[in-house]
Amino acid sequence: MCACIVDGVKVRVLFFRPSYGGSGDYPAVADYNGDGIDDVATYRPSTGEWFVGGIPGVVYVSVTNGIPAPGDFDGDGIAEFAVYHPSTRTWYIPGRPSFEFGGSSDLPAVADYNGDGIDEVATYRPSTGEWFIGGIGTPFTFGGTNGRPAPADYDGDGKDDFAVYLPSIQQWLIAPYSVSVPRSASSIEPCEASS
Ligand SMILES: [Ca+2]
Ligand SMILES: [Ca+2]
Ligand SMILES: [Ca+2]
Ligand SMILES: [Ca+2]
Repeated sequence: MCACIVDGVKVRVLFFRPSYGGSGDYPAVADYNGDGIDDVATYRPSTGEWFVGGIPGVVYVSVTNGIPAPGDFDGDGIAEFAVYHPSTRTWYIPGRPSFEFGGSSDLPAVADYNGDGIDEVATYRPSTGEWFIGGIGTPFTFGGTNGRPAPADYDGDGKDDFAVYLPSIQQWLIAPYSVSVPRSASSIEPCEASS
C-alpha cells in the first residue's frame, strides 16, 4: 500500500497493477471467475474484445460498438460479458438470445436491486433521470438528469442501491430508499422501456 496525490487529494493505493487496457476501452469491473473478488477488466468497443486482469490475452469477444454491461444474470457467481447497444436498444448476454430493452440514449445500470443474487438488466436515462429495471413495468426517477449511473450496495444491506454521479456539479446522489423489485422477477425479461 502506498499514497499518492490525485487532483490535490492524497489517496491511498491499496493495490497496484501494471498499465492495463487501451485508450478507447471502457472499464468493466465484475467478478469473472467467481472467486468473490471483482476483477479489473476493460471492454474495447472497436473490436468487441474484453480484457480481464490476471487472465492474459483476450478472454472473450462480443459485439462491437456497445457499452459493457457485465453482470451475473444467472446467479452462478460468475459475471457474464454482456453488452448494451444503445442505437438498437439491444442487449447481448452470452448464452442467451439478444433482446431489446431500454432507450437509445440510455446507459446500462446492471445491479442486483432486490438482493436475490441475480443481477437485473437495467438502464438509466440521462435526459430524464429515469431508471428502467427489468421485471418492473413502471420506470421511476432518481438522481436528476445528465448523470452517470453508479449502482452498488452502499449501505451493506445486500441490495444494490440506486446512485448517480453528476459530473457537472461533481456530486454523488445515493437513493435513501429501496424500490421494490420482485424477487421472482426474471432478470432478463424486458419490460417496455423504449425511448
Ligand atoms: Ca474474481
Ligand atoms: Ca453468471
Ligand atoms: Ca436481483
Ligand atoms: Ca444497499
